[in-house]
Amino acid sequence: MGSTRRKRWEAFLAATCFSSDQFPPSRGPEIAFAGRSNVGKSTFINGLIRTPLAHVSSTPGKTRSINFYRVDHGEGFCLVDLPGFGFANRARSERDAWAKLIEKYITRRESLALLVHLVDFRHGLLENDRKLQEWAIEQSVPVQVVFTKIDKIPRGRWPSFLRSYSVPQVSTVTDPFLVSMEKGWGAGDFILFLETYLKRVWAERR
Ligand SMILES: Nc1nc2c(ncn2[C@@H]2O[C@H](COP(=O)(O)OP(=O)(O)OP(=O)(O)O)[C@@H](O)[C@H]2O)c(=O)[nH]1
Ligand SMILES: [Mg+2]
Repeated sequence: MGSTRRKRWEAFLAATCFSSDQFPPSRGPEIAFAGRSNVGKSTFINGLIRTPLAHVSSTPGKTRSINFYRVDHGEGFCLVDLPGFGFANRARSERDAWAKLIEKYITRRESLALLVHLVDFRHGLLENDRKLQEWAIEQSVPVQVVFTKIDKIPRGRWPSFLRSYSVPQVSTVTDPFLVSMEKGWGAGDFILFLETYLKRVWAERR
């Protein structure tokens, strides 16, 4: 897993949205990060931009808005931090509002070029992960699965965990990435994948 790489992506917070009417005008392709609360979405984004712009917390339910981080690299793109789902310790009305906001973003946002689906390696895909995958497949949004917190599983057990999750129903552009932001593992490989992916998207949109 490579970790050395080129110049840092320059990023800034472009918008914070609590409802779909606050979504900013589209400026280039968007790479959105979705997954259950606490899987490490915000941590992963901070690792990619190597700047702690996104708020991180050990308490699930930290990110409550959709946050757009504009990156000035190549022809430009956005990293989009979505609120987590499946967090039980909040009022049902609040959870429903989040689910609706995420669903609206995924099903209506034309600039969404890739949905990065983060899954805690210890837990695998749970029921609402399946729902997320269904939304994306219905809208023909490409999904890339990333397993997080792999440092929590002994290395020797990674292959058997991976095998148990590689069921045919899992939608992913390429094989799932295994990452640990705690240890700095896997981010470099993911960045190489994303740069190649973006070049194709930019070329198609020209
Ligand atoms: N051990 C370990 N901990 C991690 C890793 N990535 C994130 N964490 C920790 O997991 C907790 C949650 O991280 P966040 O990035 O806030 O998770 P999130 O998915 O954005 O959570 P919500 O915004 O609540 O949906 C924090 O305490 C992080 O430090 C990792 O790779 N390994
Ligand atoms: Mg978050």
